[in-house]
Amino acid sequence: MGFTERCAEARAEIERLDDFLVVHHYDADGLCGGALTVAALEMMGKNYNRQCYRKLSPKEINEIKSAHEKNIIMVDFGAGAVEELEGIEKNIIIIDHHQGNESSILQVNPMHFGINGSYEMSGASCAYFTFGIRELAPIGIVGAVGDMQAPFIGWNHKMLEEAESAGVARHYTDLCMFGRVSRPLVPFLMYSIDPYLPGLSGNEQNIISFYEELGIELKRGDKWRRYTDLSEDERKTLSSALVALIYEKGMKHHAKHLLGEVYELLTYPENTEMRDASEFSTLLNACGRHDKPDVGVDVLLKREGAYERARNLLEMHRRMLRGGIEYAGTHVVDLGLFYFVDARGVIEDGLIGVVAGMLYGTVGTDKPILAIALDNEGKVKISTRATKELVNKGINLGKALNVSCEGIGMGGGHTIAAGATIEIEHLNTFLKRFGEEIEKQLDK
Ligand SMILES: [Mn+2]
Repeated sequence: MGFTERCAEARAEIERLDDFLVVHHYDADGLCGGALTVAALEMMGKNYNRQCYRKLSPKEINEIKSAHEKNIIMVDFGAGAVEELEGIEKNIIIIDHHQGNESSILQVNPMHFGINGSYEMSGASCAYFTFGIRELAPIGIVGAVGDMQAPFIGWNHKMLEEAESAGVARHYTDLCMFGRVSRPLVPFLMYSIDPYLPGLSGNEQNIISFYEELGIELKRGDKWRRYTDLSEDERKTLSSALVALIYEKGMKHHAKHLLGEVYELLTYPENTEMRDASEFSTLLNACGRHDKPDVGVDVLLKREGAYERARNLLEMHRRMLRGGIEYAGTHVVDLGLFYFVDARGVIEDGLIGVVAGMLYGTVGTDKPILAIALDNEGKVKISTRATKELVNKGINLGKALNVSCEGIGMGGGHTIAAGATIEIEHLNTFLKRFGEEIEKQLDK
């Protein structure tokens, strides 16, 4: 049996049943997977309830167990918890793209069919293929973009092609910074944090002169222009000027964030974050991170009033992020082997990693960055970031954190980005060990 047959099997099972509880993950992909599933259930005329979780610990498993609905659909998680889920006496269908084993539970998972769930199919794209309803493809696209799977290959690309042939989405290569669709030209650059634009981000006067020099008018009549209102030539002028600026400031590793494949969702309103898959996923992440996942799902389902609420959450999110970056930029200290930011009590633990990564717009790229914050249990959350050049020189942050945490906490991750959590009283030991390990790695 292939993946497509498994999708058909799950669809037939769902068609046969009624009274569902849809349980899904809280990140952008999870929200999309959940929204797509309930939209499909509605089209099939099924009764359902929906529940979003951050994780699947025994507490959540118990809640699922005692739910009054007869049938459960798990989306964007569940693959890693099949043993626990097997103990539940209900029909369960798992739609997930994470690693895990086959079991007696009906599971639609690309990983079990030799399809890479990290690169070519997200939880939402998996839900899209499960139901096979083309009008819902835009939701799958947002989920896959939210899971960092753009530019699309393999099955994601197939989903995109189906969406394009149904006239619900289109794609092209363009400047892909946040706000290209939803913001007028000045705030578009003013609030750019990914990438941070030295001399422009946060500086209105500089931005106005920047556009003036490029000969780009900010207004047509009394209407403020957006990036998507610009002519082909103006777009090219602006994107090359931004690439040049980034190179000039020695931040060429940020240039890749400037241009990329963009996905326009034709079933959502123009000139809003919802029109662009990447902006939409940012909007959804803001909802999920600030404990309002239902608002995100409602936006995807076009429920009245949801978009306005999501916009407020996004503005708050970006204010916090900008505040965090400003704080980190002015409080970073050079500890010799790495840069250090102590943001305990100032920056939320959920944002500290993003802030640490963006600090490379401010400090040199010659050493790793380590930033700390407090989590809601009072523990120290550690985030580290490096550059490709540092990794080439031997830096492996995942290993460094793993070694430094031995006996005092949990840590690990990728070579270029990694995280850890430790108790406060071990902070000095940790920092000392981390410095030693970095020195060792650079020595080799
Ligand atoms: Mn996912």
